[in-house]
Amino acid sequence: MPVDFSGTWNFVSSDNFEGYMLALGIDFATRKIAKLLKPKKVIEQDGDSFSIHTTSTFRNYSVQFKIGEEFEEDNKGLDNRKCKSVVTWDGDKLVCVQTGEKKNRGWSHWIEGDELYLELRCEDQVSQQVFKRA
Ligand code: ECB
Repeated sequence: MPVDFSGTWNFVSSDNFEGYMLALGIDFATRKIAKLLKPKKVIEQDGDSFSIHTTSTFRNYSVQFKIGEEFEEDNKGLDNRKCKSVVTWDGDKLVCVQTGEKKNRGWSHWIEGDELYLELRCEDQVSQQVFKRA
């Protein structure tokens, strides 16, 4: 049985989100607002199908995918770039590779106890976010 990411996850902390946003070319004003946010994640996992909804007081972002199936991702409300994304399992980690204009772009999710981790990568920047099961 693979890990079950399903559930509601509340923001706990983040690390180097500023560096990640700078790598994505996010403007100053947006970065100032974005780094104060405490987003919530709602994840639905049904076999190999996932939906991840990230919500905040400023912007919301949703994505749906199946493991191993490449999809067109439109990062609307984030950096607004499009990319081709694919999510695979690396053991109990979910690993997304986002191929497009930005090198080395992607993210990983894993669970430790009742905490959900998210590592966001872009170019030479790595940001980590931690969430706790609601
Ligand atoms: C949606 C809440 C955050 C809104 C931040 C608004 C502006 C900042 C612009 C760009 C920063 C890039 C990403 C924001 C970080 C997190 C949002 C979701 C990141 C993501 O891809 O999550 C994955 C894995 O959970 C599913 O989409």
